[in-house]
Amino acid sequence: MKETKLIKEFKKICTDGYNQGWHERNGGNLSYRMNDDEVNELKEYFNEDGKWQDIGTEVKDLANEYFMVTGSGKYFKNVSDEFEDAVCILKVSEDGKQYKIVYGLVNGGRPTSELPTHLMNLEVLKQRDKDIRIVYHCHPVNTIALTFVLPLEDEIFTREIWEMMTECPIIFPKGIGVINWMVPGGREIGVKTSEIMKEKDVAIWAHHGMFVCGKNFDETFGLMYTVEKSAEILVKVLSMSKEKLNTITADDFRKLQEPFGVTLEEKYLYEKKSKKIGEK
Ligand code: 2HA
Ligand code: ZN
Repeated sequence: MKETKLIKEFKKICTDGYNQGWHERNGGNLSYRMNDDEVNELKEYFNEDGKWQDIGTEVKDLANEYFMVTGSGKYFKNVSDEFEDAVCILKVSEDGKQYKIVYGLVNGGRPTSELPTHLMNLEVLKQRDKDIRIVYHCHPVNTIALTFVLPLEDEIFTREIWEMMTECPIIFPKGIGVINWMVPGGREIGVKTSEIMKEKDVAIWAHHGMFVCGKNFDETFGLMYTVEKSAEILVKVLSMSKEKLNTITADDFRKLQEPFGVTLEEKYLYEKKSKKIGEK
């Protein structure tokens, strides 16, 4: 396989994520909706004779498109060195209900167990903005830790994470969606996640991990890194005190909007009656 820009970047985000400690064992998964040029560049390596298999959901708006996806049970640690074993390119069928592998997973196996979530997310993201092509899932320590102590509400999670670093609301102005613990790997959790991705770039699965989306790999990784870094600050603050003495206020956030060209929803900018972290 020739080392195209896409393959280089796909490998790099896997290695970078692994080096952050976000991908224990086979944790995490990554998908990319390929554009026509990227497909044409690699087409000579495709085998279109594969068997059609059920996705487990329907993604009509992704019909006939090609996706680069990590494999189920594969380790992010190995993606760079064992690309053809750990990753596949798949094509979605005309009716949006099936896929076939056209490249990769040379030693057998299946695409990520979270394929329904990835494809349902990529479908709503394409409808939102056709340039959003990446969905990235990992298991970052601090973000997961917070799901044990903060109320699992979008408003509270977003506000508490935003407060930890001034640039957060500029980087993810639509906030964070949080989902209560659910069984991973199926359609149901995919439906819930794609509801969030209709407008937000960040979804947290309680006691499991995080999903982010993006237009390119730097932006996608940078978003994951930003949320997780803020979560780390919050974990440190919480371990010193259950209350904040000083913080960024709702009015401070409002002042960021004009100079940085972002609109922040008022639901995140509630007036706090409590100094306690996680309380309104
Ligand atoms: O093991 O992260 O959510 C892969 C996963 C499943
Ligand atoms: Zn996971």
